[in-house]
Amino acid sequence: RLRCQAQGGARDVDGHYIRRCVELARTAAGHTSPNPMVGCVIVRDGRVVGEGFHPKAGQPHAEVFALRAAGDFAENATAYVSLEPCNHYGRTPPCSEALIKAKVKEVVVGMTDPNPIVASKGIEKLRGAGIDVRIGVEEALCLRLNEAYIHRMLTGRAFATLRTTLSMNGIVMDQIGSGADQPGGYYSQLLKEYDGIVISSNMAKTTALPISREAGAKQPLYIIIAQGEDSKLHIPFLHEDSVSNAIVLADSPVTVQPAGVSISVLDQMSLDSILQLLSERGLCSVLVDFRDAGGSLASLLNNFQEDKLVQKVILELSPVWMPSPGPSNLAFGGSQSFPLKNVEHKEVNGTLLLEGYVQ
Ligand code: AOF
Ligand code: ZN
Repeated sequence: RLRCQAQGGARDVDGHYIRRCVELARTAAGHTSPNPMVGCVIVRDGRVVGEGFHPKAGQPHAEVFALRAAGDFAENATAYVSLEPCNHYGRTPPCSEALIKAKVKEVVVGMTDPNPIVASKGIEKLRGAGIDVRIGVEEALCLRLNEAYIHRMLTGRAFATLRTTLSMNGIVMDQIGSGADQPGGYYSQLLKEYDGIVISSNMAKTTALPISREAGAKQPLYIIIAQGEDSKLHIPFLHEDSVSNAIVLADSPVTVQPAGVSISVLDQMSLDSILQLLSERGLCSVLVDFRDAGGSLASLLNNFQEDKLVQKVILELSPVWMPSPGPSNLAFGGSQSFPLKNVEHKEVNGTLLLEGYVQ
């Protein structure tokens, strides 16, 4: 009985520190792509002696910062990491070697790394050096943290979240609820955390491009979809910075005002080819911001469920009544009916938010 209690206790401690790793990792949300968010905590004799997170691709990994902070206290310590330590020479040297060199006694890992150049090799290396490794602590939380990174690694496509706002009478709205669009509001958070936002050319032309209102937030890459356009596209950018942070994906040649926006003419305009192209450009996650049912995004969304192209859906229900634009307003998104999974809801300043997973 005593042994059981001790094991239960050890598991609680492991869970506690992995949850702290996830919290640390999240501080870099929106900045790490194409790399994952990773946090690391080093504990010796029940005391935290070092913490770290991966701030940005190209910079040192979480373990390196935590080991630096721990110094000599890393010897005989337990290292907690939300993702398996890497074992390759990439932009930075392997974390497995750094942990071995620092003489840690144990390593507790949230989840293995789906990156084929790492995939369990980091764990094998640590075990080979006599380090005790426990795997899969708070695994669901760690999987959720890096759902976009994992999806891109496994499919070669960016993780896509479809977002839309409905009025109380079920009309797709071109605005987001004002309460949601504030610093600390859910929409500003989304823009901060997603690598890109996919919008129709119609929306780009008629409404100011959305920006994250969080202090110091990086803005997303704007991906503007132009289909069957006149050859000229004029976009009223709110921020000068946004011009260099926007790309137009068109099905026929266009010129864009103001100049400086990159334009790609796609042979085949489909959500699949767009998400592949964005993954190749290093984006892990995109928000498909659906605001006009008649616009260029509607046709892209046919069969998204059958083709497993949209992973998540966020619906904002705004407490307003809209004049009816006609019966076709909601006609997008294919022919299948399916329930969403792991549905959550919350209220933000009088606006109801529902989100769920497609697969
Ligand atoms: C870790 N800790 O904090 C991160 C890891 O180009 P590099 O050298 O930064 O390598 C990127 C890969 O390393 C990335 O795809 C993922 O497999 C792993 N990321 N690993 O041990 C970290 N960010
Ligand atoms: Zn590493």
